[in-house]
Amino acid sequence: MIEKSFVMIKPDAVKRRLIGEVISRFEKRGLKIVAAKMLDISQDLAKEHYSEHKEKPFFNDLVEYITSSAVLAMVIEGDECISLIRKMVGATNPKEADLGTIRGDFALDTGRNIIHASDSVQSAKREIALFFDKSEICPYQMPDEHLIYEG
Ligand code: IDP
Ligand code: MG
Repeated sequence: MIEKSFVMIKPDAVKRRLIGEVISRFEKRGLKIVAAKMLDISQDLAKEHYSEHKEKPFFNDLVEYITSSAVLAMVIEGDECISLIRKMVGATNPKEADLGTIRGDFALDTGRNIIHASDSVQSAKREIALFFDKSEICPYQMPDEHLIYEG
C-alpha cells in the first residue's frame, strides 16, 4: 500500500548541515520526496503539531526547540513508508537508537534528535494537512520504479 509520511528535519540537523545526509538515505532506499520546504515554524503551528504532548513536562522545551530556527518539512511517499521511515529514524532517545538509524548515527540527546516522522496513517494525514497545502504536493513517476517495486 503506497503511503505518504510527514518528515521534518529539525533545527539542529539543518544547522549541522545534515539535510543532504538524511535525504540521501530516503532517496537511496527508493522513497520519493513529493513535497519539501524550509520554514520557520510558528509557536501556534508547533503547539498544534505536538498537541499530543501538551501535558508532558518537556512540552515547552520541545516547542522552543522546534521554533528556534528553520526546519525542512517534507512529504515522502512509498510502499508502507510510514513504518519504514520510523525504522530508518530510530528510537526517540538517540542513545537507544540502533546504529544504522538516522538518530543512532547522527544524534545523542532526546531533546536534539534531528528528525521527526509520522507514527501512523492517521498522524501522517493530520501532519501533512497541517504543514502543506494540497497544491504543494507534487506527484511524479520515477523512471526506475520497476527496479524498486516488483509489481
Ligand atoms: P518521536 O519523535 O520519536 O515520535 P515523541 O514521543 O512523539 O517521539 O516525542 C516528540 C519529540 O519530543 C521527540 O522527537 C523529542 O524531540 C521530544 N521529546 C520526547 N521525549 C522527550 C523527553 O523526555 N525530553 C525532551 N524531549 C523529548
Ligand atoms: Mg511522535
